Amino acid sequence: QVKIDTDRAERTEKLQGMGCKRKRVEDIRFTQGKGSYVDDLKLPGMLFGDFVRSPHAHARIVSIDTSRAKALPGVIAVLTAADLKPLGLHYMPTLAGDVQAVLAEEKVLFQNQEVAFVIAEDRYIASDATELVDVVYEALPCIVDPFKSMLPDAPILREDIQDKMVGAHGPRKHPNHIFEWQIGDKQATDDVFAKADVTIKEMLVDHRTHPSPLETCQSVASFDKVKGELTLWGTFQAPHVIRTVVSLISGLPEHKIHVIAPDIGGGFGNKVGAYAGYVCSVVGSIVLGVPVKWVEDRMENLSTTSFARDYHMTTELAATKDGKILGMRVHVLADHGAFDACADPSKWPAGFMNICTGSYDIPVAHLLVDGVYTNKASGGVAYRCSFRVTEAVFAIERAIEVLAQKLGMDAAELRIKNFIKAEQFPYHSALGWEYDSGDYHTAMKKAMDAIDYKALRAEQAEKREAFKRGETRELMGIGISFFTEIVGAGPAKNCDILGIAMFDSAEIRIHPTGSVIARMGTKSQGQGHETTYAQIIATELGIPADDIMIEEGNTDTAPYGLGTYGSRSTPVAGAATAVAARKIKAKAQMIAAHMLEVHEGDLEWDIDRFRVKGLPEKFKTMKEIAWSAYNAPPPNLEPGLEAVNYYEPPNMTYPFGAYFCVMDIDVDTGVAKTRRFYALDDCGTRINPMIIEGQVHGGLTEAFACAMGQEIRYDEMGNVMGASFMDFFLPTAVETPKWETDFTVTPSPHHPIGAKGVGESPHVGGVPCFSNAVNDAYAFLDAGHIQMPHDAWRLWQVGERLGLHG
Ligand code: PCD
Repeated sequence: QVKIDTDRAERTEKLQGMGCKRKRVEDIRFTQGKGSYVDDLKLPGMLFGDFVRSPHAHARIVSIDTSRAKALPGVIAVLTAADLKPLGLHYMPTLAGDVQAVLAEEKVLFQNQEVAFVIAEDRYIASDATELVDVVYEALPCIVDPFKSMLPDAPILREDIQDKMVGAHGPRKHPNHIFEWQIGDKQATDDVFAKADVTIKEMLVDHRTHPSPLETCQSVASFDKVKGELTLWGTFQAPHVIRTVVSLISGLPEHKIHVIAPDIGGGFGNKVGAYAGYVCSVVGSIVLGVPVKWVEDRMENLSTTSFARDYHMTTELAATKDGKILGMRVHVLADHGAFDACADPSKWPAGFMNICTGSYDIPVAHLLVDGVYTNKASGGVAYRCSFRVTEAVFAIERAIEVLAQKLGMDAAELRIKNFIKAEQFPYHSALGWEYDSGDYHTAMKKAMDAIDYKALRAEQAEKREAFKRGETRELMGIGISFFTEIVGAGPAKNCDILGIAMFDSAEIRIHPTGSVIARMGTKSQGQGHETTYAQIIATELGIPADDIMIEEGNTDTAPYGLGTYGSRSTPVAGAATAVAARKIKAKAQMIAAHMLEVHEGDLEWDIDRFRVKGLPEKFKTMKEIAWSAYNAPPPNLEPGLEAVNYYEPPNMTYPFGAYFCVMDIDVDTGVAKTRRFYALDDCGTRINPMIIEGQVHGGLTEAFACAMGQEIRYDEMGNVMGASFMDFFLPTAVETPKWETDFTVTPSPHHPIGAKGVGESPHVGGVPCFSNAVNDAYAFLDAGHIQMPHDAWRLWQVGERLGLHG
């Protein structure tokens, strides 16, 4: 028996399957500079494109003169809206049902908007030539404050649609209004508020920021005039969707478009949308018949291709005196910039903002979102969150702290009192979701024990007394956040993009010698998919992960998929992978039965083989079965061993977590130091614990950034501030706190391997945790809600406002 057990343990270990801390196979090339990115592409005859951009936030274009630019040696062409218009390409459709200017025609609507595209022999010439394009603008009054967007006398921004009073999501109340979206029971919620013992109301601003992958957005388009085929390489988180969009807007048949996303240097939501640069490189290549490359610089990236957040959330809670939450009411003013180019599933103009009741059993709720246009860049991407979940969690997790303070109750205790209980799952939330599984009380208890919450509060009480006595100038804050994410978009009934249901796919092919290639509809940008999908297959099929190659990002070879964002790869494509593997396994069983001359039902699976029940020495390994599948398949069974699965998830998955932050703030300088940050995550079954830890570190670092300083701000003229790393806070190892990670495991009941997503969780939970820590530090001084970002300058101002500086 001992021998058999060690043998089984050895065989299991050899697979490096699920649950094992397998080293990331892609890092072998990444750490040696052998990754292959879009900008590494050098094609014969390739030209380079660069944009002429508007210095104004809002202006009429009086004239564009390209003659000086065209005269510069090395310049091949200069495209303007006038060139694109006859092709119907001066506007492109957005994922949110709006249109967006590819090159500005009569007006520019935000600073750095694309006005002309210069194509030249090299990047430097193209860049020089952009300065020779003479554009005459007539400046117009601009709107940077979304609260002024719908004033009666506000300047009309979108003249192209000013008469269109019904938008993609219903009636528009004003020419600068995009949509109104509501969900929940308004009457019942209002009734609860009218009668409640205690209510709170706070304007919570989740400020505008931007994902900042190290690699910016870029593309290379190569049109073959003879074959009529277009190959488009690009930094695409969703290559198949890009292929469909290119086909729809160019009129090229989809099978003649080859979209390839090579290695990608980070995405974080920035690379989901379709951008003017992609369109212009494609048009340039079609017109000129040679490849055209477009590569964004850092300023262009931060100021044009997408933005995140910019939600102004009036958040209200109603509760009993002893802290039972009775209702929630939220109004969001959503600043979507100049065009509604939000990357959300079609039916969700405000993403999954209606997850805002969070981890709590709140009987009634009502959410209303108004989207408005302003003179800012468009986008509205899910920056490390599943479609506005960071905003939603920020709203509830700040609001609950405000309520705790008003009730004079401990914030952890208030949460525990209102948690959805383990036995309530599947739980139907007041705003329409069905949470698949959770055990919040257990997670919270583990977290509180781990950080010794009681001792921290005692220490804080002492420090506060000492501060009042003037013995210290340091404030101590304890931040808590208990979040519920919603990832894995999504069931067809809820989620589609351009009418395509949000399934995902996997195709697995086993070669005669037992090695494997598997292709997915998703696309890693650094997450480690080449490592982890192989681990799923290894466990399911008993083939060592090292013998399995994962390929993504080539629309010619991969099955159609909706891509990687919203932490959907594990919940959707991960499920497809397991299901495809199980199809293969079923066929393998038939082959094994034939080989062993027994009935299929007499076989049982054992790690990497089928063995005869009761006769463990009679078996066929998966490797032997693979050979047989090609060499001597059973009669009437087709040869080969492969399968494809398109997985339509029955529900989303709901990962959750308990985060705690301990922060010390110097009131005189406003400098905040994170003393401890503890993050407990529950993402169901864990495929690769080491990768999960890395994901949590990354997500927390981006949460730290957003909460503590990262921001895209505009001045009154619509000048974008913070469009370079001089002004935009991107934490390095120097500023980043040390992270402590932990976990519980509550599998998803509907996912074939019980896994939920995890990539975004730390961001979603992290932002409110930091903000709560800061707010908690000042809470005993009656500071009121302190808005993010909490950089030293702003915290110093809080000290000024409170008269703490003497
Ligand atoms: N996992 C495991 N287990 C579990 C889960 C998960 O292991 N349970 C792992 C996987 O496999 C992978 C990762 O982890 O690898 C992740 O996953 P997920 O969660 O599923 O996710 P995905 O889909 O894959 O991804 C996505 C995400 C996102 S969304 C984001 S932002 C970010 C994250 O991811 N990004 C990034 N992370 C990251 N990392 C890196 N490195 N980079 C990047 O870019 Mo959005 O919506 O887009 O915003």
